Amino acid sequence: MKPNFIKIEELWRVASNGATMVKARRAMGLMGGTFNPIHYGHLVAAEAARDAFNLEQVIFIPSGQPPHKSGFYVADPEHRYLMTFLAIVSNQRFELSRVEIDRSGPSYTYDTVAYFHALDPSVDWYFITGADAILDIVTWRNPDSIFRHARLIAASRPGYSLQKIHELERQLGTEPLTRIHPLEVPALAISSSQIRARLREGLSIKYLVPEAVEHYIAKNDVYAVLKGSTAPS
Ligand code: DND
Repeated sequence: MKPNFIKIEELWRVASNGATMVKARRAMGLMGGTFNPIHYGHLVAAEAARDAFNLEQVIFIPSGQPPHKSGFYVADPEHRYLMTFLAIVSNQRFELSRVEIDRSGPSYTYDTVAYFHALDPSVDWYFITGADAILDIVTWRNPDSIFRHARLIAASRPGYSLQKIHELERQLGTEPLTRIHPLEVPALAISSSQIRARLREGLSIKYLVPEAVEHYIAKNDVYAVLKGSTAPS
């Protein structure tokens, strides 16, 4: 006799007229970033990933202590968190997490994806990155653990080639590579470093970041320290 149960956390099968409809597992996106500051390139990549992979929600996760950023100015985590909040608040499918802000020590991605996986192992978790970030993943702490707990979406980004992803196979092996999903997104040649450089030079950042973020930066002088400085921005 066939077992009379369905593993509902994996899929639901509904028989109708001999055909089988399969409802896929729930899928959620994780958009990690320094967001120093958040800009339209981040938002477009997250929304394109949400659409393409049918993600219920995308959770934005500003780094508390970015593990790899050194040699340039990183704004206070609370400022980056609030700017991220202002940028995403109008999108019902975007959420915000303090998990990395509230965790002490460097904000390693493997800790974060393990945290979300443990919250709900039945969900397919997709960690969204740009092409530049994914090509660096072998330098991240504990990449094997990241691939165990999540799939990765690699969004195209002007200046970086998604074709290079296959070169990661040598370092990562074949199996992890099947868990990286390249995604063409509308090209926006915007970067946080370019925005900080413009702020340092007193140039406009209008239309590069959401208006509320632009106003927050001005009102709180978030990048005041850069003005007139010759240090890398
Ligand atoms: P970024 O500093 O590049 O963030 O960090 C991205 C994520 O990687 C964060 O969650 C980090 O914690 C994690 N990371 C990095 C290094 C080491 C480790 C972890 C580790 O665990 O050892 P940004 O704010 O600069 O950018 C956020 C994302 O948005 C990135 O993936 C970036 O590639 C992407 N992006 C764009 N994508 C498309 N078009 C644009 C983009 N600008 C940024 N214009």
